[in-house]
Amino acid sequence: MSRARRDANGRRGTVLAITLMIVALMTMTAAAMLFRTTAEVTGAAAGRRGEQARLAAMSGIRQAISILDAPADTPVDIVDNPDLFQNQRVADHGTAAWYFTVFAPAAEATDAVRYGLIDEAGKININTADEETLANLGLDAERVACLLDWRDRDHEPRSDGAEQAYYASLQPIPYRTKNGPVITLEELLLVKGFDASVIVGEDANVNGLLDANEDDGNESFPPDDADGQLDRGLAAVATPISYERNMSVDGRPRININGEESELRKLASETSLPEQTVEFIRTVRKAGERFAHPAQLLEMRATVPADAVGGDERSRRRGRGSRRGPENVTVTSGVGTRELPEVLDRLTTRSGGSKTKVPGLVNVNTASANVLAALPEISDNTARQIVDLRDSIADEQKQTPAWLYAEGLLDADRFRQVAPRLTARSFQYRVRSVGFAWPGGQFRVVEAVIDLAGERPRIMYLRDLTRRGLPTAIDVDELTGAVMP
Ligand SMILES: [Ca+2]
Ligand SMILES: [Ca+2]
Ligand SMILES: [Ca+2]
Ligand SMILES: [Ca+2]
Repeated sequence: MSRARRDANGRRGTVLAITLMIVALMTMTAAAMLFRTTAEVTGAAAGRRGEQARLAAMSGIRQAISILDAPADTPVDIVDNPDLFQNQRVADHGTAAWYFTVFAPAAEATDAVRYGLIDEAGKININTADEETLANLGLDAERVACLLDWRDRDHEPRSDGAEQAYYASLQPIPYRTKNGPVITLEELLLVKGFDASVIVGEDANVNGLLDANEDDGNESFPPDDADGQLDRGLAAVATPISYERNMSVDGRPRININGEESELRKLASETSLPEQTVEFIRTVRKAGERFAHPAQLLEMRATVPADAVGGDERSRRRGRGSRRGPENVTVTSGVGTRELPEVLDRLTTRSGGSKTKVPGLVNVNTASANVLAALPEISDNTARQIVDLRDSIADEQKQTPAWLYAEGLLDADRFRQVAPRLTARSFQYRVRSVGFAWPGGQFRVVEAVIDLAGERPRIMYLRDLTRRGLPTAIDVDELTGAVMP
């Protein structure tokens, strides 16, 4: 415009010509103003409708929170529940209605999503997993080393790893290493050796569906192996966020079996563990030993100096199976199938009480076979057995991981080794929700991580995923049916 005016000012001509020019300029100005006004109106409408779509998506997050916050005695299917999570109408403005759908990648299928939440305790925590577990996730040695260097607090690079010296040398933009926990899986893109194919595999648009371009080899982005299967990379098996509070299922502080006498006294007064077990714990402690984890008590035998047993009135009654030698005696814990659930639920070896965060435990009731098999002590075969069997186990039995031992899936030795990595509970859920209008088609996608480990549920993480595109086809027939019954 200003250039057009400058050109006009520099031109010579008759009054008529100038008048015509002015008229022409005025027309242009009007047209331009009209265009600008139209663009602004359209933009405002898109902004408003975009905001409405975002609010509809947030209704899905709110729905998830209220379901997770409901009393435990009213169990609700949060894994795949279209009645609660698919095409839920939240507003009707006459010309358009607003809906949300909460969706997640299906466990097996790659041609449809499920309508439910993503359990973060069902995955391997990349902030706490050890070297072997990370390697079992399919990361090569260099990536494992670089990830460990990225998250550990020191500046000493492992032989295959990378610390600040490497990241400072990057061009064009050097950056700082984290030396702390990873917050999102995408953050791993900053770590040496990691790229999108490691993090999301072949699922370039991260929707859990096998899209055509994700199964055509190198014909189109992303590269894939065209085998009809969707490799979802780390996203399917790993999380940066999972923890629980160190308390029992009913919310009581656990008893620290490495604690002081006042703490050990609670074993008799606050648990229904057999006297033999209580006495065993005291005897081991009196012998100067400490426990690594409560699961260590399973079928445990200990050889202790004779004077550790029978020092006071309680320990004079030695446990069954005790055998007195000249100087040492062997005592047994009396912890078997019946006692194990209470041992796991009520006892701890951590100090700090119930406020302590215990990060990175894997929920044996929800983890996929791939996740379970990534734990060093669990074979592929056992992982498959766990997944096959758990639907037939009563909920009450599944309150602790003890059922893996009770059902004979792990022997006592294996169970003791793997138990410190396991839980039977989940406190963090990832929720992906798309809010959309019909008719109209505006949509927004949001992702939240909801944390249930505190007094009240809270959103610990929230982001917009709209740029990834519409995550799942909206079933319009079903939708119009819902709007106009
Ligand atoms: Ca480091
Ligand atoms: Ca996909
Ligand atoms: Ca491809
Ligand atoms: Ca594939």
